Amino acid sequence: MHRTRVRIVEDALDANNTIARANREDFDRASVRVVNLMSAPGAGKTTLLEAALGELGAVRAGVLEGDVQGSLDADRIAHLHIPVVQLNTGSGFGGECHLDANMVRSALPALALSELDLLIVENVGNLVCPAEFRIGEDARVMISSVTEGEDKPLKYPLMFRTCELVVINKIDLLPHLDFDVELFRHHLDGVHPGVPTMLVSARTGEGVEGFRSWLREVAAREPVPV
Ligand SMILES: Nc1nc2c(ncn2[C@@H]2O[C@H](COP(=O)(O)OP(=O)(O)OP(=O)(O)O)[C@@H](O)[C@H]2O)c(=O)[nH]1
Ligand SMILES: [Mg+2]
Repeated sequence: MHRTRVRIVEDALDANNTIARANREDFDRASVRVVNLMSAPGAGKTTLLEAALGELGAVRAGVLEGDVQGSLDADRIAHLHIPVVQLNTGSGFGGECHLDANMVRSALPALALSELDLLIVENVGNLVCPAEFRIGEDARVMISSVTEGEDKPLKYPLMFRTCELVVINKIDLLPHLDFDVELFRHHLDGVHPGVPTMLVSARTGEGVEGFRSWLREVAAREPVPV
C-alpha cells in the first residue's frame, strides 16, 4: 500500500515536470525569464514586489499572482501599472496550497509574453508544497521574515534548499524582536550551504535595491535547459 502511494506521487510530479518543460519552452521562445517567488503566508511577497517593481529601468516586468481565492494581491500590483494576472487555486475542498505547472500554463493565454522580459510568479503562501512543483521557472527565490523565527530552515528544508536566494524581510522590526540573524544564517547554511541572503525591509525600502539588481540580473540571463 505504501509503495503504491509513493508511486502515485512520483507519477504526479513527473507529469508536472513535463508541463513545466512546455511552459519553459514558451517562456524561452518569448525571451522571458521567470522567477518563482515563494514564502510562508504574510512574509511580504506582495509588499516586496510593490516596493521593487516600479523602478526596474528597462526591464519590462509582469506578475502572475497565485492565491487560494480573491484578487487582493493582483489589485495591489495593478496600481503599479504592471501587467498582472490573478490565478486562484480555490476550486475543490479548501483550495490548492501551491501553484503547479498546469495552473501556470492555464494563465499563459492571459499574458502578453512578447511584451515582457521578466515574469514574477508570486506563489501561494506556504512553506512546503510550492517547493515540490516546478512551474518552468528560471530562478527560485524565497522570503523568510524575521517574525517567523530562526528555526524555519531546519523545519522546512526543501523550500530553503531549492531556492538560489533567500530574502530576509521585515528587518525594520529587528529592534523589537529577539530574532538572531546569524543563528538563522547558521541554520540556513546547514540545509543549503553557501546560499546567498539579502537583508530587506519592504516597508522602509532598506535593501530593496539589492533585490531589484538581482531581478535585473535574472532578466538578463541566458536560458539554461531544464
Ligand atoms: N514591518 C514590516 N511589515 C511588512 C514588511 N513587508 C511586509 N509587511 C507587512 O506584512 C503583511 C503581509 O505582507 P504581504 O506583502 O501581503 O505578504 P505576502 O507574503 O504577499 O502574503 P500572502 O500573499 O498572503 O502569502 C502586511 O501587513 C505588510 O504590510 C516589512 O518589511 N516590514
Ligand atoms: Mg501576497
